[in-house]
Amino acid sequence: MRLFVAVALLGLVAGNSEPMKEAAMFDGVDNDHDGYLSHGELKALFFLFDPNHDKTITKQEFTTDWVSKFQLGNERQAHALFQKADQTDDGLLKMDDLPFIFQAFDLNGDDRVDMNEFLTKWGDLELYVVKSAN
Ligand SMILES: [Ca+2]
Ligand SMILES: [Ca+2]
Ligand SMILES: [Ca+2]
Repeated sequence: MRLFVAVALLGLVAGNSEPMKEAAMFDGVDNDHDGYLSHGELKALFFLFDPNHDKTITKQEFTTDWVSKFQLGNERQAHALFQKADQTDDGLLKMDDLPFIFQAFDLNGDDRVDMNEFLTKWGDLELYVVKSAN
């Protein structure tokens, strides 16, 4: 199932325009609808996973939102992604992790994230999760 998701995402990047949760999420946070996510817009996406709005995303918050609220995957995936996103290694996702995450998504370094970069990176993350779960 996980592999299927990864393959489906790769298909999407290759030009399949089938609507996906990830694409809908991109559109949802692209506030000015210019087709790019700015730093602020990526931050907004990040903090979708912070239901109590204390600017700190705990593993519990992330996992609950990932699995139940957005139904993006299972608990194991959520844990793997949380760990990867926690660049400062303090066990929490906060503002200080954001620049690293933005950089990871901004593949061509033009200081904005387009849909293709977003889905490509998301596909990479899915593959990463598939690998680390084995
Ligand atoms: Ca935008
Ligand atoms: Ca929080
Ligand atoms: Ca870019």
